[in-house]
Amino acid sequence: MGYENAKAAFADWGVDTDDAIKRLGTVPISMHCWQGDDVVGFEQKTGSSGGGIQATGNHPGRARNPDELRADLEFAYSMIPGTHRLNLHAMYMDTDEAPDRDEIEYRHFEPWVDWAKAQGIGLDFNPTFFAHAKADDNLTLSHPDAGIRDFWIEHGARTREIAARIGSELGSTCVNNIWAPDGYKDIPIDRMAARQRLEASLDAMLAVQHSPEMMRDAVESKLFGIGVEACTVGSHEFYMGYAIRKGTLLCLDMGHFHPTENIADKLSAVALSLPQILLHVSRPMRWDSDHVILQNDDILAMAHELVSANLLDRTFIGLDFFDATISRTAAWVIGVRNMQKALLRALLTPWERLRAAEDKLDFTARLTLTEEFKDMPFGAVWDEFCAGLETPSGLALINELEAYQAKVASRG
Ligand code: RNT
Ligand code: ZN
Repeated sequence: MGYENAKAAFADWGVDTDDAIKRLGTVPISMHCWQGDDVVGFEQKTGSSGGGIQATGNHPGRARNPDELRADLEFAYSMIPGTHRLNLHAMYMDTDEAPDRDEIEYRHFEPWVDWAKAQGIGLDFNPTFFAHAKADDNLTLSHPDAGIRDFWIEHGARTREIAARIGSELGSTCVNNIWAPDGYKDIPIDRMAARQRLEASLDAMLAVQHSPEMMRDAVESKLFGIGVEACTVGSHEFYMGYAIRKGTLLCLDMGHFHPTENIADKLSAVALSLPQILLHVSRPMRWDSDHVILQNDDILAMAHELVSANLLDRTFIGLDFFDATISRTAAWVIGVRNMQKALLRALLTPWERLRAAEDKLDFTARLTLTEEFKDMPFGAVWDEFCAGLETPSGLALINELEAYQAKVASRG
């Protein structure tokens, strides 16, 4: 169906497709750099990725250095409609020096900022509390050894300073997200002591105030990870309380809860207590497996809540998955586009009609409306959105993705 016909079909339901297209074009998605190289990073030293977040697979084409990663990113962005962001981890420094994590400075990341300026995109940032000898026990900010805690506090404090500088250089707020793997494989004796140590370390790390225009802190909880099955120190309750008390963002990663929990349901609940939220949109398959996101019910429900609860303006949308069994650039492109497609569906929803049915307790009408609406020509509106931003879709997209993968497949 052509766009004009689709537009008329949506208009029958009281939905303006042009408005939806316009709004979708203003929503940036923060694309995670770590899908491009299987969460390895560019530090001089080698080591396992650690923290229970190893990518699986050995598809050819992994980016081995910052230049390759940037080339892959540029290609991926050219296949995604709109202007987006890059989410960088501290382990992705671009420098000939070999600073340890407690020695990193802005200059070690400057090439990324220069590149972001040239691309016209914003950057987000993360301290890296894994893939390091001092994190081998899966204890960092909550380690019983004060020396190890101080090392990681210094790392975190430096990332905040770097994030603030990045934000001011680019004129775009940089979200600095804190995720630490801390936990215990088997049942701990003193959970409280570990949580008190984590809290004190976070307080020390966040002691310096940075302009909220330049950078914002986020904290990310987790239910469990490989190697920390019995207890994760930074659990959901821990970080939710912390974020509310300290005024940081709360990061909700869709893989970090019990597999049957509805993460979308949490948005309106936490938004009553928190001014801003960060999302790590992911697809957990039976556990925190970080599969590439699909246009499935979970993602559609997230988008539904973001639009229905009017949270788009106070939610930072980041992606977090890593699959090394497929083309890494295709993974990025498909993942970001799926997030956008889910948002488009939500923006094209006849909210007033649905709310009216719900408020009248007419659940039959609500069900009939949502199910009939599923057959609307969303694809035609998506194609119009892509065409307007000169981005391919359908077979043209597939050809481009295949051609790029063929180009990078010879990387060793
Ligand atoms: C790990 C967290 C965290 C990481 C990235 C690399 O379980 O989800 O967000 O995936 O920081
Ligand atoms: Zn995450």
